Amino acid sequence: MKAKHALMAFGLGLAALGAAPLAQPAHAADAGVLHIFNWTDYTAPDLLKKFTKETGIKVTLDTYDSNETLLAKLKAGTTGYDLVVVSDDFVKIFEQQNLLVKVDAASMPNFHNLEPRWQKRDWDPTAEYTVPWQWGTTSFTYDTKVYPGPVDSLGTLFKPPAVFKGQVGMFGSPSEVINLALLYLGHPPCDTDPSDLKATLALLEAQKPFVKLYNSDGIIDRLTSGEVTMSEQWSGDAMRARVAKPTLKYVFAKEGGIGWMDNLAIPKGAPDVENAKKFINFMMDPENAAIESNFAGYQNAVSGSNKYLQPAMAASPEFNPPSDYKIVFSPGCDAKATKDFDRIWTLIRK
Ligand code: N2P
Repeated sequence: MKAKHALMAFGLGLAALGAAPLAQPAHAADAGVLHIFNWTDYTAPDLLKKFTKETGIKVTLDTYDSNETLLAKLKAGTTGYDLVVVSDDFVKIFEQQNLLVKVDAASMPNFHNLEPRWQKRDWDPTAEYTVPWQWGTTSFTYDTKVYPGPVDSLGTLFKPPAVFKGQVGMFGSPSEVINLALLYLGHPPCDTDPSDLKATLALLEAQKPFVKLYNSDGIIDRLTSGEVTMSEQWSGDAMRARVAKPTLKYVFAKEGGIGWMDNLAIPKGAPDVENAKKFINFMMDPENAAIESNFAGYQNAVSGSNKYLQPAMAASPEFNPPSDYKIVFSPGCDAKATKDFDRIWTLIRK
């Protein structure tokens, strides 16, 4: 909510208000306005304000809750958006479906600022289509006042103690729910082995009485208000929730967690590719990357940004996974795994 109010104050327009509004195709009246479509609660208002101040380009922001939602919207046709943010495991899928414009980020003036390890990423080795936005981990948060713990396993999320009956929030995305369940069961992401998937379905079915809702929007608010007392969560959101409610705790489980990096990309049909490229270059500036990290609570990929990070955030446990924590990046599910996951998802959600 805070972010949305701030956006209104900056006059970024009504589009910033909707959680998942219908995209309005760009038209002559807003030529030169940059239309950003990003994950929920993930774009620093100060960043957009600074971009507008430096370039004179106005910005609108709409949000979505998952890669699956973004994929469905882009597949449905031109959206009027100039910039989107795609997770590592979905970049290839978007590319293969011909949904992205080549940005050739390596030729941009600020590209050299990217940490060398993130200049060549498995999912986009030559930065042909994307540049890093933020990266973090996926695990879960619980309220230590409701359940004192100790908690060291994803088992607390998937086979919760009785006190969590009807109290758990899970993401609204098949890839993010099922890959975490697979990790708990000791299987790789995007597994298609029938017996592994059978066990995963059984686990998620048995978890259902504990689940209040499957929804990736609004998790910070639900955890801090007590509407849910445990939730699947991303690390930066977990930090923000814990700062607001100190009894909340993000778990670095012994089974590990899912790692991800989100990436800026330009969708096919973007009305203003040149302005989108200006924003991509702007994001590879250390100070700008830090503004975003300070807002959302995630690591960025830009060298020299550390000195601009808020000390409390930079030192927080959520921002600094233990050195022996197993972080598993999903390779991106192929068509078969995606179909298997959709089948499980449909069964769980019925
Ligand atoms: C933060 C959104 C994180 C997206 N609110 C994880 N891919």
